[in-house]
Amino acid sequence: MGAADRIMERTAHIDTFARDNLPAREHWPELIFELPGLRYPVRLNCATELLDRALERGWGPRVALRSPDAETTYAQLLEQANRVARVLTGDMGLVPGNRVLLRGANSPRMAACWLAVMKAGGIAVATMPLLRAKELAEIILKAKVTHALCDKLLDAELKATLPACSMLKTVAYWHDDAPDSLDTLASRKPGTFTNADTAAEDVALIAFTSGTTGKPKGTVHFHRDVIAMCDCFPRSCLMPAADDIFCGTPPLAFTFGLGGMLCFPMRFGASVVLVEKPTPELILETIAKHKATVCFTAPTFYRQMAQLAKGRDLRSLKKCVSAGEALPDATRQMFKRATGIEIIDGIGSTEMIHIFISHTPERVRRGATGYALPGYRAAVLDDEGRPCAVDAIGRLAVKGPTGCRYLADERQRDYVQGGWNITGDAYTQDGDGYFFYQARTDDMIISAGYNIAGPEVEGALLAHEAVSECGVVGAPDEDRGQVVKAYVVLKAGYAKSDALVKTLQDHVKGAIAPYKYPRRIEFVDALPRTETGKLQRFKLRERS
Ligand code: 3UK
Repeated sequence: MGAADRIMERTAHIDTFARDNLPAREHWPELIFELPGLRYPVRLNCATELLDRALERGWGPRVALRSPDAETTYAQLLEQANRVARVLTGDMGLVPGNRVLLRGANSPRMAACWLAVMKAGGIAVATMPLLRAKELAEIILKAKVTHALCDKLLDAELKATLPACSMLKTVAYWHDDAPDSLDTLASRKPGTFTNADTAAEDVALIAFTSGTTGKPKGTVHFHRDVIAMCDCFPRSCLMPAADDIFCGTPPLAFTFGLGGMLCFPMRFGASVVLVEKPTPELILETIAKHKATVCFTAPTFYRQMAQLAKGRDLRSLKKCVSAGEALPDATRQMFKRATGIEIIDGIGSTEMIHIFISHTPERVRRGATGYALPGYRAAVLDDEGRPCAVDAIGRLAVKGPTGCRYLADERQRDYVQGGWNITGDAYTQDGDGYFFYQARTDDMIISAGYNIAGPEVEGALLAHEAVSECGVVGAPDEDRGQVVKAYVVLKAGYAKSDALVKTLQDHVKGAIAPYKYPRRIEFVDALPRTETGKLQRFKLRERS
């Protein structure tokens, strides 16, 4: 019996549904804990580490959470989370291992509820605020969700799922003063709680992929994974300090946001401004008003922020993290011109929980995502699983302290092969170990026998002054199989015309190999994007 099996034996979970539906051990990725900072005890509750320990370290009076109208200290956050944990285990009958749906925009309340679920030994199933009843029901049924904590403002879609979701028996609402609301129940509870004595490998959360095709996949992460994500990217690239003030856009339901908008600041005694409906404008205002020092968001937001930055007070801002999709070099340079800041790019995934390839601002290499973070190993593999030659395109493979475990899903075999996590991205690696993103493996455009990566063409277009945003896909074509088609949003002050089409095509031909130029260009008002800022290429393909 290996050490890992012994940990599993001593689970604190009474409801073992999540554990029972993990992939078989032989289908897990290889896990690596070589770094001294990544050796964790066998008993670990991530809320104890992030919150109760914060008070032991003397951070109680420090501000943990900020919102437009309030500040919450670590001491207050502990009390709030303890009260909600008491409601969960008392009034709502939660037993360790039960799944708790969380539904709300980023707010101090949502954060306290997430921490409360961890404390009670529940499993958090946080959901994107914009999900509709149909999508919520799929998640509830797949994760067999038994309890829900929900912002009253978002109750309609959740209520609509209830007839089809018989296992979801207990729902409590916040932003609500009814006698049985979460707010009322919590206000009557003492502010103390004894956290569930979870194993490091007890399931802490199930994060659903923002997948664009097929049924959503639930990725299972342990208490240890939450702490490991805090001890990898932040320690080696971001290097935050206790006086940092984080802000940004990703929802807590997206693991990019769970890290950047809650767990990372807490791990370092810093604070985070939680904004319910972030827009590029509002993030700029937030930075000025709260003197934020760190920003987390997606490339498209940085591009829009750069265009709006003039005349704003962004002097407090020190570090900016971009993830979710490739950061075009044109956007990196545009943001640097506007703010003086070298963005930290990083690729992460819901399966890996957070970022595994990134760089410090000093070690940036233009066009590259970065190098494998300490704690992780990454490689570019060919179709047979052998390492590719330097600069040759292949499939990105990664392993480290975290990795993919889908909840009861055949697709585990696609993501995990030979111990590696295969992210589905086409990459190259240079002789110095820097990784260069090409495209999603299934987004490569094949035109007249040439392999063309849409993002490279997008990068070239974005460097033209007229282009605000763009998306490039393969459009079906009788002669060539596919042709490169660009959807372009123009900056204010530019009008669409045939002449501009020609100008943009010539611009691309001058910037990259001419055969990659977009034979078709369509001007559009906006591009289809997910709630997390990802371009929905499949929607563009459907249109073409
Ligand atoms: C793409 C990137 C190039 C890539 C995520 C940071 O995006 C996150 O998780 P998802 O599961 O998507 C994963 C996929 O998104 N991608 C993300 N970042 C980059 N491509 N450069 C990047 N910097 O295709 C990857 O496979 O939604 C990101 C932290 C946590 C996350 N969950």
